[in-house]
Amino acid sequence: MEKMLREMRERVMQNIKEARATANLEQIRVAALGKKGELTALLRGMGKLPPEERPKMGQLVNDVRAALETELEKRAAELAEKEKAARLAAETIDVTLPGPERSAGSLHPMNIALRKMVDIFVGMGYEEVVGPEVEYDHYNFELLNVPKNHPARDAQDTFYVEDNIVLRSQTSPVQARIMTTRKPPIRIISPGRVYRADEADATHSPVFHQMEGLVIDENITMGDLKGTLDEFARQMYGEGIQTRFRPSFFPFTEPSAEVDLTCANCKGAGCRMCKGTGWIEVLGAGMVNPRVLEMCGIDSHKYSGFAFGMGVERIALLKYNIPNLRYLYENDLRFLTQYR
Ligand code: 2NM
Repeated sequence: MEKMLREMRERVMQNIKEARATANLEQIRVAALGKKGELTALLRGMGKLPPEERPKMGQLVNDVRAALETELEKRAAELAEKEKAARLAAETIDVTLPGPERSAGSLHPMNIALRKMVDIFVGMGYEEVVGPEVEYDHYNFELLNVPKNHPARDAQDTFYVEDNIVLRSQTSPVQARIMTTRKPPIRIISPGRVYRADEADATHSPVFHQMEGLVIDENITMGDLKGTLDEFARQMYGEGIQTRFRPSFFPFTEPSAEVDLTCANCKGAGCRMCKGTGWIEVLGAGMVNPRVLEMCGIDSHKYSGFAFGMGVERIALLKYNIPNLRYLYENDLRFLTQYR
């Protein structure tokens, strides 16, 4: 038995020395010193020894246990140190590596177009004004001469919040508010979000943006309107872009016109974009209806005015040759970052 003990001690000592990880060390400890381990088994064999040999053998078993435990602890400390060093080496941060790239932001193409539109009119002496998006029927329809039975007032076309409160369908209520509170001369633009109960498609969205303009003074004529929009077209789309007025009807202007711009794609020669006409419809405009002036408290015999309205999305699509509205709304950075 003594020989078996010594042999076991040497063998386990060797295993401990050769252990490569803390986990192996634990396996070795359980196999040698555990409750079902080798040493326990040897200890059980002591019962077969003559009684006088038992104390000496007991002492020897304890010595072996103590020696192995000491060796296990020593090796465990060594391995823990090694493993820590390896972990630290693996976790080392190279502070000389370049950091993550931070991309510079860019304006949304809509905002680029809108800023340009606002700049052009501010350059001509207009003031930018804003107003509520949730609006009284009174400002959105009544003061603009849109009668009670007009189709634009249908729930099919306009979002109603309450009986007499709507999500504004144009930004003209902002202008109606200004006309009721200021005296001419008035020279304003009102850009902003508007709402129509439209099905979304390539050219329609229930929420979109408009910029409307209004000028009221003595002796304002259709010629002033035409010259103003010609200058806008030139600054927005470039030299050689002109306007063409076609007779139309709006309740709030009389006379009214739909306004085409020279097709910027073919310079008026005719192409697919303008369906061969050389013109693209972009605006609505007209002379402010005298009834609107009077309802807003402006003397229509002393003053006259012109007004116009355009869709900001439409202007942006045309400026950047974008084929579908959804590109503006999807917020795909691969698309948006092309515009600066
Ligand atoms: C348009 C077309 C024509 C317009 C009229 C007014 C107001 F308030 F002065 F009566 N503001 N905007 C107007 C005129 C808007 O949008 C297509």
